[in-house]
Amino acid sequence: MTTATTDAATREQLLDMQRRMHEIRFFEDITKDWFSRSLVRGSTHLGQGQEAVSVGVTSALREGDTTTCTYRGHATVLAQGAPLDRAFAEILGKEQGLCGGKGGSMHLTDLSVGALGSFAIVGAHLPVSTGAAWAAQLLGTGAVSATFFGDGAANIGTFHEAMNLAGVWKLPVLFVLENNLYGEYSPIATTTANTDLRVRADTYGMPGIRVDGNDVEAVLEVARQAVERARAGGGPTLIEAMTYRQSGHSRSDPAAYRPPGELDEWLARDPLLVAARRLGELGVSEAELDAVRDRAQETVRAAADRALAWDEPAADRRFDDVWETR
Ligand SMILES: Cc1ncc(C[n+]2csc(CCOP(=O)(O)OP(=O)(O)O)c2C)c(N)n1
Ligand SMILES: [Mg+2]
Repeated sequence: MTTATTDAATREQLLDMQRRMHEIRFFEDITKDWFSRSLVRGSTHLGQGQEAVSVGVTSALREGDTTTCTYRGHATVLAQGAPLDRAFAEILGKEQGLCGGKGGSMHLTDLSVGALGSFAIVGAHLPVSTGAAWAAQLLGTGAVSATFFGDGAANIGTFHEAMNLAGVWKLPVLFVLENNLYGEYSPIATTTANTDLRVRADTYGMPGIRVDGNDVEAVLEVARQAVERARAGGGPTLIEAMTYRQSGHSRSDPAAYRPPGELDEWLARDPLLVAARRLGELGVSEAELDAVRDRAQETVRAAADRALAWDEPAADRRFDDVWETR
């Protein structure tokens, strides 16, 4: 491959990742607006600023691979390919929602694209992806499972149990640790003795790689290597992606505990800006970049309008799929 061809391929892929990051950002802008107007059922946890982690990792996956994620999981489920309109409908509690409108923002799930679930119990999903990877190994499908979780979850028992089992059985899992420096309102150093979380991989016999989680290209490259290793039977990898949530923990948190200047430093390294700068270096003009952003905004706005027009769940189906005790 010549350098020119490589550059063209890189540019196309990066443009596509930029489009998807813009769509996710606009999706959450609208979710935030709906929440402030009391249109959202339940709570919502925005991941604005962390989009490059989900988009970079899922870009290394293929059909048949699976993901699991947290209550801050809009980006992962959308990056995995869930439709924007049905994800919006889920957040609005509409019948056409991904889970019939009964799961809401914290539980977006779309099995048809391999998005096995968003989990509100911290750490609960790491064993789910580990199980999916075990199934893939037993059935010989070659599929990989990527599980996305926070720095706080790395102090939960299931993190250690899942990492150990995956290490022993060489399961095809990517443990994607989104280190955004906070667990709820607590800075990482107040809850974690050694804040270099990557080193925990050593204990469980797998590579641990720290990557700039705001650089989508860097995330993609690390994820590609981990996926290749997993598919070849080499076992799991821990990817510690350093990133930052630009808003509070949930919509009721103004994030007043952050030191002055910290947010501004991270805003200057917003994943959309990092990718735009790189695209500029690859010869993409400002006008082309604006067009990508504007098209993404139109796509998301149209999806939101469809979701708003859809129905509430029918009265006689409201108790379907709901836990029942007699
Ligand atoms: C088992 C469990 N313990 C506590 C909580 C309350 N809780 C919700 S989010 C959260 C912080 C998790 O932080 P982190 O894993 O870093 O993820 P982030 O919110 O930063 O994405 C806690 C303690 C919970 N949902 N589940
Ligand atoms: Mg965190």
